[in-house]
Amino acid sequence: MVAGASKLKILIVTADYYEDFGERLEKGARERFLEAGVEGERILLRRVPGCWELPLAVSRLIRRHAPDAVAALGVLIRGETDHYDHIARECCAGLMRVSLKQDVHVALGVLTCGNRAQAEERCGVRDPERNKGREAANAILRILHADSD
Ligand code: RBF
Repeated sequence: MVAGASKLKILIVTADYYEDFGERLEKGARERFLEAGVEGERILLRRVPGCWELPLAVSRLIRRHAPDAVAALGVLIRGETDHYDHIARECCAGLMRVSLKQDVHVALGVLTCGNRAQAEERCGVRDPERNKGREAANAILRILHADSD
């Protein structure tokens, strides 16, 4: 439990293009916030189809819900085309722009992976502690002076 955590309002936005990985990241982040003492009903969960959709969705959801911080989660896996590079660049730059413009911390939990094995590794398939959703939550807890593990 963490002093002050119970009244935090947290938004978790997950790109579920890879549904299994998205679920793992979302779960890793949510569980970390619950462990810290954030009330379940103050953790809002939203999904978008892919990482490309994250910046605008996060921007609108910040305006609607005024969270203390946002965890933006998703998985990009390098494929045959150069889409990966375009999506990764715009997604990350877009999230930073939203964060600065709206003055809300947006933790970057967007994984850029060369293959599925890397995605499995970073989503905690083998070791639940190694989950980048959980790491994004830790970053937020530190930034908000709440805690980290
Ligand atoms: N979205 C992801 O979240 N991860 C991906 O690895 C991913 N790869 C894509 C590859 C291609 C060729 C295309 C066209 C889209 C991909 N998307 C991916 C979906 C993208 O983020 C977005 O949802 C769609 O382009 C619709 O706007």
